[in-house]
Amino acid sequence: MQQLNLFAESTPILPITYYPDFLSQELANSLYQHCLQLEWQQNQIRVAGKTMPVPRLECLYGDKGCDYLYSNSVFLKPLWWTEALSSLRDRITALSGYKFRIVIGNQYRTGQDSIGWHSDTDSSMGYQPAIASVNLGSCRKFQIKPRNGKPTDFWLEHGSLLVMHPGCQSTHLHQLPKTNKVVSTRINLTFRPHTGAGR
Ligand SMILES: O=C(O)CCC(=O)C(=O)O
Repeated sequence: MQQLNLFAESTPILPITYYPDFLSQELANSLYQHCLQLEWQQNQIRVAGKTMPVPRLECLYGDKGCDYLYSNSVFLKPLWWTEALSSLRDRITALSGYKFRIVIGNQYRTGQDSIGWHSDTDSSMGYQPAIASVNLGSCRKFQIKPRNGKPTDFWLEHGSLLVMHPGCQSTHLHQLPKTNKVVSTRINLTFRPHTGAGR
């Protein structure tokens, strides 16, 4: 499997590994169709005292008791793993050695759906979490940067996997910016650890 380790001399040092062909096209296509049927929600977020719709659809699957709260305003309760999601989780664990207890789905319906600069530092994930992100559907630009540095752009392809290693969330920010190009649906699945109640 092709692997891009971003510790190479020619690239900025980034605490991530990108696997462009993690899934075969056939498996990526069937997983994309499966994910379209997941229980997507339009959540509301509070920013600077205002409540507004999150600019994408979201869902949470995972172990019992692993509730997830982010930005102090969006609360997600996990549905139990589907067969396809748990086997994807196990495949990523076999490749990376990291263990995961939840997966958050983001569905970007158009180029206007996005996620702004942030790091995933919610305390429910524990100290220095490893986060693995699977990309399905439309190819979109993903950016990552050191907290006070310049962004590096990646085009995350259908069937690819991006692993953010422990420490990445403390030192770097990432985002999926809006685009005015006409793009079709993209689904992103982020597999994460969780310190919550047991299985
Ligand atoms: O859609 C993506 O690639 C990024 C998702 C993300 O940053 C997140 O879920 O925290």
